[in-house]
Amino acid sequence: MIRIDTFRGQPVAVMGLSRTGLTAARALAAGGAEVWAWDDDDGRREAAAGEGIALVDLGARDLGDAGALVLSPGIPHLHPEPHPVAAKARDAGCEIICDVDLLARQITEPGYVGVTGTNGKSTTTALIGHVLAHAGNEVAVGGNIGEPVLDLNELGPSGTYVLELSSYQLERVPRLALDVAILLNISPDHLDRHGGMDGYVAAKTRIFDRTVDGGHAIVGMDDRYGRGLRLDLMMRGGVKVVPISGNRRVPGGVYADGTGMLIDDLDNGQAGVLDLRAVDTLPGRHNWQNAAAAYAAARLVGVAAASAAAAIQSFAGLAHRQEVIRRIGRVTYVNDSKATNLDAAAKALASYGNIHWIAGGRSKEDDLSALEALYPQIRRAYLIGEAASQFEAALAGIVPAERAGSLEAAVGSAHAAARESGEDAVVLLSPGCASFDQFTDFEARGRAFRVAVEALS
Ligand code: UMA
Repeated sequence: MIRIDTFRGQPVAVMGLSRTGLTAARALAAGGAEVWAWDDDDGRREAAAGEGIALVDLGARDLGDAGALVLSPGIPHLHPEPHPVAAKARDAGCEIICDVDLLARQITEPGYVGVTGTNGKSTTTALIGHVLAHAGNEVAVGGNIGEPVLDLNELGPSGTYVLELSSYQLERVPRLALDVAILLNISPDHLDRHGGMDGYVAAKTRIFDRTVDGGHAIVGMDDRYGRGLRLDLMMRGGVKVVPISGNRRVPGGVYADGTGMLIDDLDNGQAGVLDLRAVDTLPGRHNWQNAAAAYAAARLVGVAAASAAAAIQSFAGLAHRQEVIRRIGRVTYVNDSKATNLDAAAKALASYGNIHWIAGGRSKEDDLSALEALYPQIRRAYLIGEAASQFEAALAGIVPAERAGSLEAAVGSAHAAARESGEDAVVLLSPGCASFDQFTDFEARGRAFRVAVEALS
């Protein structure tokens, strides 16, 4: 754990006592701050009190004296409506931050690489960590990827923190100073939390306000937001802009060409460094863009080209993200449970042919038309959860589909049909929906898929 002593002797309010809140409360108390911790959930409060964290009902306390309010990322301070404690802090002039800001205040010497984007953040973050570690660098990986940043090791001056940053966290990191900031892509997500698309784009692009003067801004060119932003950043100055792409040539950047060759053009040399088609754990052009981002970031923090390319080849991949679970005969079973929005599902669908697609859950979007161009890849769809009828209506007359009900039943039907087809096929769980109607989270859904696939004979 990293001790935070920048608030020694001062009260600091901590609202939300799950992963980030608990680590923040512990780190602040260890550094001599007076912690006022609270959570709306009785069980969370009891667990915190059980380990000696001091509880203070923040709804009943004047926050004017508090050094800051550390507000967990999942608790809104603006939309759909501010949590009462956040509103109170704002009215009292108390700064609202998150655990990442505490880290940035405390540990300033190591390098910082931040990764955001609607999709691909975790894969890219983990890949950068892998490439830096492979090159012998001291590195710690955390943030939205699941590891609270204050649980990471304290790094020396030559080390690098590689942080996955959500739109929620980016609204609460006024002290963060990134040497390399990466925005992979933007498509609609979390719109309720940001008051619509403009608010979401603004939160994401804040990553470049948190980049040091002379630092690097790596920007994905494969969607219109990234392309527009690159021009804005170049006009604004202060950072060096590095474009990346999974499907087009971007002069001065890093990209995959039409054949999947990763091209390093950082020094305008257009050097082919790696055939990405040979990297099983990074299938599809979206992953090629993730690889381009990771390669560029590694090069910018001093890793040699050959070392970065070799490390990408040995990347093990992440669970629940186009994770190959098993091959039975000519059928491959792929767990992409993390695809909780349509854009992510589209990317997986574009990566394979002859797909037996398991989709559905709790829908986030009304309009499925963005997937239409990919329907020819799908042999049959097996629909689960609340969104089954919405997906059935969208696919009607184009893609054969059945309501499978449960995930287990969907795996059984998809397995039977894929085997019977006699062709190379993929059974793909890439739901395009949240999991909360049938599972506690996308990880539980992915684990259920694995169990069902492993039970197949
Ligand atoms: N709570 C209240 N009042 C409320 C709402 C919540 O007291 O009105 C309390 C809950 O009872 C709970 C706590 O707040 O105790 C939950 O806080 P949290 O949701 O921020 O959970 P953490 O465990 O701290 O997890 C957070 C991130 N969660 C969110 O952004 C929602 C995790 O990202 C992240 O991995 C973790 O910090 C470590 O950095 C998850 C996520 O879903 C994976 N992220 C979104 C995404 O990727 O799309 C942004």
